[in-house]
Amino acid sequence: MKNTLLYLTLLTASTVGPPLGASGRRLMRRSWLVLALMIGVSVTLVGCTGLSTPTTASRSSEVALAVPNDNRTPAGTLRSGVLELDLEARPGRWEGEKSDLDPDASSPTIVDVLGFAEEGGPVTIPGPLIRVAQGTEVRIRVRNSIPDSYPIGLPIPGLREEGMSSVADDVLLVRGLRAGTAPDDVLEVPGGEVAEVRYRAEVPGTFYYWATPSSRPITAWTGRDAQLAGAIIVDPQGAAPDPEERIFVITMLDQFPDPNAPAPQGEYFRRAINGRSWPDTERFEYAVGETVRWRWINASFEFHPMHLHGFHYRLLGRGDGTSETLFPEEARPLIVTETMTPGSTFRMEWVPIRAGNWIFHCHLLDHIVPAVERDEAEREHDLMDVEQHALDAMAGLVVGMTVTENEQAEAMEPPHQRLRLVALEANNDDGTVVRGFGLEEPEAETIGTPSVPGPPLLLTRGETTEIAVVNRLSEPTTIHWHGLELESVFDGVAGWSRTRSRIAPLIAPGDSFTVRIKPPRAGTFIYHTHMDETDQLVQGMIGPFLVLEPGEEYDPEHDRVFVIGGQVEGDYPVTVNGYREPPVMRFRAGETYRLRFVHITMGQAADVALTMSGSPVKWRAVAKDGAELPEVLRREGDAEFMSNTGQTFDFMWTPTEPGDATLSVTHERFLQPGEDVVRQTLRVQ
Ligand SMILES: [Cu+2]
Repeated sequence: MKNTLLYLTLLTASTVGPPLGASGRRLMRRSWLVLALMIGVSVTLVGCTGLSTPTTASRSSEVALAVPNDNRTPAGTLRSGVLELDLEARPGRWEGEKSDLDPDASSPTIVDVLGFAEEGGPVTIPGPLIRVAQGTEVRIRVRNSIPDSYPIGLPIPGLREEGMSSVADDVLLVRGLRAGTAPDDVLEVPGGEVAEVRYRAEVPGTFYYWATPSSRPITAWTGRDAQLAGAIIVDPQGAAPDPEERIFVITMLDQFPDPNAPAPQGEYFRRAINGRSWPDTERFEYAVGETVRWRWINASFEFHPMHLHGFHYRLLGRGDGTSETLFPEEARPLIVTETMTPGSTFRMEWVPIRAGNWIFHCHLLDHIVPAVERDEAEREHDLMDVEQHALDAMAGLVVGMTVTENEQAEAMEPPHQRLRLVALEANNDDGTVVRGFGLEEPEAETIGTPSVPGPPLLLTRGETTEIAVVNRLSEPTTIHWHGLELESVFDGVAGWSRTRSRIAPLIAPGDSFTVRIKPPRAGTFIYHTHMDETDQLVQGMIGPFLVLEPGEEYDPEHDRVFVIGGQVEGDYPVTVNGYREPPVMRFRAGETYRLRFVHITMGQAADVALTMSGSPVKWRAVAKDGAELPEVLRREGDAEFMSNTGQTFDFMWTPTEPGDATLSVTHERFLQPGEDVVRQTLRVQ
């Protein structure tokens, strides 16, 4: 665990060197202007008239609490086709992520942040929603009330750039306000002043604005200023906004602590959906069969693979904040996880067809567990109180949905197949624990060491399989059947998943829990622990779950599975099928193979490629997350893709000539080039 990264500290100027003097700040501002001119940024300063004086450096105690913004109420005043909006950037105090707290503390900790307010109102996280119909004239004035030299902290090392300052510059740079029309636009607002932007909202779509009083790019925007973001929605002309559709903005705050100073109490890494973190995120209630439409905006510097439990969702379109592409109906993939890159947006639609409790969450494990692990004594009670466990064991980027009962729950026929999946653990020579799985064969008396990844589970579409999960670990566990459409109580979120009065349990050591799954589609899925994932999952409690068509026999010769597991840094490095150095795998030229990739790591973006003589081979993408791709997306292409945790990818490959191909899985975003690479030779004969 990168615990050192999880603490935030209010970096004072004295801990990072002398504060920049006025001339230093001017210099920085000038270098920004030069840079802006160099890259052709259009700077729009309509009314930089110095309408106010800077606020005095206010102390936290005088600063009001920021309020979460559920993005349901557009800001500003609309009159005769003109939206007038006065925004103010200023300090606020953010109360959030209760699971980060000392569990004994009666009041939540609060962090000082910068945020946007509609003038006269409180700072909101995310910033006020700007929502207009296409063709509306928009006039936005932004007041910069950020105190001079406000400490915003340094980004985490690796994201840092030379000379980056830990305090706010005098000028606030606001990007994205002219949504869809001027992508590189930057509004500069000097301290204490007001600047205005005017434009006509001509392009419909999902956009956002974001601001920083420093020169950092969005990928290094991790400090106190990282809540300065808000959604902009431009509705197509003549189409009334869908009142049921919801808009979510993800924001994060993450700073590296000053290595020379202790972390102040309660100052932690945190992440939020519309200003709130699980278990305080908004809860949603839907009826069976209702169509649910969501828009997601990643106004943060991190990747977020966003995963839906129990159902597939349609990906309707993607954007980068300045433009959006909606897919034609025949090209909308059905998936369970969409990886949001920093600054990206997407739209989704899903239909809950089964009652129960479900979650939608980021699959990057650091983003869904409490930043501070509670000690065992603290945890014991919620292992007994399973509902409390659901509230305390997850934190951050999770929302919960309850789908209300339909009249008749589907009756389960007797199973076609019974499996016993046993969770096992063992100690490595170096003292680390390995946790994995074994399949207990009916005739076998005992079962040996854990297999990492676990054995492939083979099911048939439309047939019911009963899986008894037997826990032979020294601690509780629960299993999530990732991508599978099943009854809520079998979904594996202990204390949360439920069908009528039956709640998914934590399976105690020595105990077992039997699930029934009747998969409605054939494809590649995943099973993995849903308990203490930052330990159990990276230690090996992962496995491939393959659903075949009726009558189809599994053909291991032509159907190859590659499970990517582990973590980039730590005791359990990234592996393919459990190997750091996987053995040579053999293929025959002229034959066609299905290559199934299962990515279930701690959660780092990986580049996967299959190359021959240095260039990618050709293959054909056929499925994602266990669902067939729409015909128009089943294209032949270069054998390379970016993957992230909680996803599966199926490709068809027909090697044409003998030779060695190299499968590589690299994580270079976080490391030195080549530092964390798994390579496997696929030998074609
Ligand atoms: Cu995330």
